[in-house]
Amino acid sequence: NVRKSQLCHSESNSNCPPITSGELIRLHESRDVTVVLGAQWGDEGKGKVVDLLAMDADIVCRCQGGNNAGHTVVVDSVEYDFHLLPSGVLNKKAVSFIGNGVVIHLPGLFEEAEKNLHKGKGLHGWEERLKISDRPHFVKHTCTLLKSCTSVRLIFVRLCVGMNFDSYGMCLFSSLGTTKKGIGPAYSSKAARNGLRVCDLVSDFKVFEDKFRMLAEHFLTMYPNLKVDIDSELNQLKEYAERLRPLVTDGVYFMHKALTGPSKKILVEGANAALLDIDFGTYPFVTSSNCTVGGVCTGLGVPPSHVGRVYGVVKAYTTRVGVGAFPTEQNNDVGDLLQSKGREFGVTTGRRRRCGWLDLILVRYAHMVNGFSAIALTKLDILDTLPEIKVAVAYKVDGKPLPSFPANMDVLTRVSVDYETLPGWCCSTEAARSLEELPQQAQNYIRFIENFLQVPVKWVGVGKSRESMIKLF
Ligand code: 2SA
Ligand code: GDP
Ligand code: MG
Repeated sequence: NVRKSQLCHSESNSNCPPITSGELIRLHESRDVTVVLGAQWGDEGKGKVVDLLAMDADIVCRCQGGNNAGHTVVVDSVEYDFHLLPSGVLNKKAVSFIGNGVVIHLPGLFEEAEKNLHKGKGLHGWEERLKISDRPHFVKHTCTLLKSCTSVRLIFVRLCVGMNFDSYGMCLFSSLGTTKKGIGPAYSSKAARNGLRVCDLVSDFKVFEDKFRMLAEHFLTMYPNLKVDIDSELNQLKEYAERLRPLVTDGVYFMHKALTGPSKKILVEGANAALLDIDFGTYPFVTSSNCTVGGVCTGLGVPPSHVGRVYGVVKAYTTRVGVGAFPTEQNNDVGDLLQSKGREFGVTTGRRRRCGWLDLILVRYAHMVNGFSAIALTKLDILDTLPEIKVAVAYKVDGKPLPSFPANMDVLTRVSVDYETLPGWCCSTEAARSLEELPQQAQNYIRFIENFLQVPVKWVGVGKSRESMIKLF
């Protein structure tokens, strides 16, 4: 470790013996980040998997998304829901890190921490173990402009409805079924290069104030009906700047030190999921960040060579919140059972989640993009009462099989799904703590998934708690 820190800090290199190439190779091979990603449309149980791995981690990072995410963790029967804070913040020995790829809603951040301090919840001392990169964009200030954009957009929607636009027109202008947390507008502003970042807020406030006023006035000119009390916004931001400053760090340097300094176990918690990815998801019904593995590098400043194991979290069936095509959706008793037994409600918005059979075409596509090392299969217990279980194994359009997951949403809406029907187990799996304790049919279900995807299943979830995650290897 001493040698490693000598290597990383050139100022201390002058008196140390030259490093051998063998040492250099080992240094660069030794430090990999472990990544946990959603493999469907979100809410697969990533929070629980991260919590499990975080018990052993030194640093737990969020690299994308914002407080649209809702990650549930149950510890000692106490339920926590995290939105912006990494789920690993519960580990008092780990540092939680919010990377540059995240968009931060400041009131949301402090409210979330506050909420997890009360009613027997143990988030004490979180401020000492949270680090925030100096490069993330804010949701808050962009919201001023965005509220305006939203109202302009709403006018469009009303016009569209009034003019009886076709479904494509509606889809262009009406709601995408977002969480309404200002995520799209914040990332739009980032891409439009008129955003303000953490580093702006915690530096010279006068400079920040000038930039903020200029930006607000620009938007007031564009949208004269917009109501913004610039002075009161600035006062509030000044207060947040004081609270935020001690948490802020140079994110790239922080990660570099973590990767090359004294040995650290680094875990990355993906938010949202592959099919909500802005590039690879079911566009336009997606979120505005890269929820696939590339987002780890761009959202933290981690070189790709340091990405180690990538765990895909797959729910034993499929859910989706919001609008968009869903080939295996079950608008029937099966869907209702999955929804009610699985308690499928949005953690952020409380929306009822749409439910359907496991779609292996979709998960295989997520694997193509992410290269999963292994899978955490969650919520197997929700299938306990079903006499037979279907799994999507092929898509066809006009009778012709599709080689992969289609990019075009019109095509996805039209696919017919080929299912494999597997026998159910019709008994409770909740008490199982090893593979052997699962009924044979449940073991077959797991092996079927592994065989289809050619990816090993490493964990199987049979309940909400930490203990109900069966480790297979
Ligand atoms: P947004 O708000 O711009 O990111 O919404 C765009 C689409 O992304 C979906 N989305 C989600 N899907 C599943 N879970 C999410 N988090 C919450 C949860 C959702 C909730 O854990 O339950 O509480 O409703 C999440 N966040 C975004 C969203 O539905 C849109 O389809
Ligand atoms: P995330 O967004 O991927 O972190 O998932 P959410 O927290 O939004 O939703 C997953 C829900 O399933 C939460 O209520 C979890 O407590 C719950 N959950 C996770 N794994 C299991 C499991 O194996 N069985 C059961 N019954 N519930 C689970
Ligand atoms: Mg969720």
